[in-house]
Amino acid sequence: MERLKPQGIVFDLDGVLVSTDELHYRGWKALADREGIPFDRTINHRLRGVSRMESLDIILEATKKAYTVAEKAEMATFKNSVYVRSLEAITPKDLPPGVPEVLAALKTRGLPIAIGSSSKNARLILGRLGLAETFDAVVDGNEITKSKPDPEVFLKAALRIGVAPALCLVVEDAVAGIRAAVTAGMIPVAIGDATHCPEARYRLTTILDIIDLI
Ligand code: B16
Ligand code: MG
Repeated sequence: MERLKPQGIVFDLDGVLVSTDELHYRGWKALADREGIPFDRTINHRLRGVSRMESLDIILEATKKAYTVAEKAEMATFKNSVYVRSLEAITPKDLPPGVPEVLAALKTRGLPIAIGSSSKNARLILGRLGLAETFDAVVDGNEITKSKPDPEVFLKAALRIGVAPALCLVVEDAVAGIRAAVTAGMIPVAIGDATHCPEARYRLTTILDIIDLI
């Protein structure tokens, strides 16, 4: 792989550093079953990297029933409570293979690293994974007004670590995240699901492949 010599790296969280995507699915499934709304993994696929309320709107496309703002807020809260309860079981053992090694290698090289996540639970998850102090900056769903594919979260993260966007890698598992990185003028690196996205500049087979890019 071509060495890019980036000056910084912004990591997406869910789907890149931890597989909370399955837990999101179960939370939404619990809500959909409660409401009698059809929901499956194909629909769930469209929720990657998308904010909680936008995810709910996608799920509600499958029903003709109109919900009030208050009802929608209650549904989002219900899903989040199911999801947050499931996060209690997360431990550092849930880090995918290679993640501790990559983070240690980046630290050794002194490369600034940040989290750019749409999740309002990102700090809770980082704590459970034993990564609360690992990143130089954490920008999450509490700090942004627009969710991916808007570039806001990644531009804020690049600013926070003091690296020009063009010199920053963005590691993402969601197509919405790859598009956000492209719009931000950053270098989009795909892993997992996002490797099918034509806009990705690099495709990682495993997270360890990042070492070959720096
Ligand atoms: P929350 P990421 C995203 O995290 C998830 O991919 C997406 O499925 C979720 O809806 C979103 O966070 C909001 O999460 O309900 O916890 O605020 O991939 O951007 O790290
Ligand atoms: Mg993700």
